[in-house]
Amino acid sequence: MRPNRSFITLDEFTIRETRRFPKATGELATILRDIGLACKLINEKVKKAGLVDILGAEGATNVQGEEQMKLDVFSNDILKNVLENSSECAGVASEEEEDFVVFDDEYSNNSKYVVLFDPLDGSSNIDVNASIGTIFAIYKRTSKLGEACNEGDFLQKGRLLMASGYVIYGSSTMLVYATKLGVNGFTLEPAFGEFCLSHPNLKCPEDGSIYSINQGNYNKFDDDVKSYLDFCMDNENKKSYRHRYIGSMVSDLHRTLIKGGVFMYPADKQNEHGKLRLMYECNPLSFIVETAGGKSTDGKGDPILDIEPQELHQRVPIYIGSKNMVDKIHSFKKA
Ligand code: AHM
Ligand code: MG
Repeated sequence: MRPNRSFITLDEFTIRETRRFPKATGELATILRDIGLACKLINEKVKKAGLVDILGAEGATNVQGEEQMKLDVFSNDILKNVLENSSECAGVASEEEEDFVVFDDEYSNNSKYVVLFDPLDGSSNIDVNASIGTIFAIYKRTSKLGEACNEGDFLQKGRLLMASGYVIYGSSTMLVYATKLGVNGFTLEPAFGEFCLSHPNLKCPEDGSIYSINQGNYNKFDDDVKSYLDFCMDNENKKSYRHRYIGSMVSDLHRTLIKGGVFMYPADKQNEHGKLRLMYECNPLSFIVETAGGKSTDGKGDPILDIEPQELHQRVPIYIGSKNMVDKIHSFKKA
């Protein structure tokens, strides 16, 4: 008699997806499994952060001049290490590394994929025990197999992503990933350490009532952003809006994906390109939201996914979430 099992693991799911395509080789499934492994190791450390002496600044600063926490360093190293051991990854680029990293050996040079990641996004939330996350983006390399990968393999627009995803270390740990086939969410079952399918075929609601932005920057925003925020706060409004801002993009985005709403990090007087990074944060999350039926733009009307990247650490303003809410923001933009 077969055991009656009601769950399906991430591995089983990706293999099942691969079988839908006779020509698929399963390499993407392997990378997703490897990223899942790295994130389980990160999860272990994150969950113990209050117990062991791992909190506190590492003393180093990253390429954006921001202070790195020890968990950022650990997460970066573990992702690099797991992906270097993977049979399918030719190199990586990370928000915490100045330049991309080439795994220049015989196996890696014959691997088809490169991976970009933000190893621990929202790390300023670590010492207040709020949710944080890992974000990843997987591209098929454009350079010749057999040779070391190069910068062009990483500087691809988001529209060309093969897959992207995030892991949220929250009240439970979840991995959400998208391919062109759809978006699916998996919750980590701590009893046997596997991500199990819990949120199949996720769709971002077409409309919502939650707007998410660092409103403390109000005075620095352009007039059109201010007008939209005034509109959301207007009590005479037919529809009432609520403001939520965790300050951890993965967490704010996860809520937006599930409940609907909009998340914004606009340009402001001091930061003409906003704060968030195109390659490590905006592209992978935009790919998920668009695949789930939502929308993501830079505020000028251009989809984030169509921006031609110029450099690895490029920043970009972002407006992302329920389609109707993103469209509403655009109606406040001056022609
Ligand atoms: P990080 O990659 O250094 O953690 O910064 C990114 C984070 C996002 O998670 C979050 O949306 C944003 O920074 C919050 O910034 P602010 O404190 O300016 O609102
Ligand atoms: Mg980040």
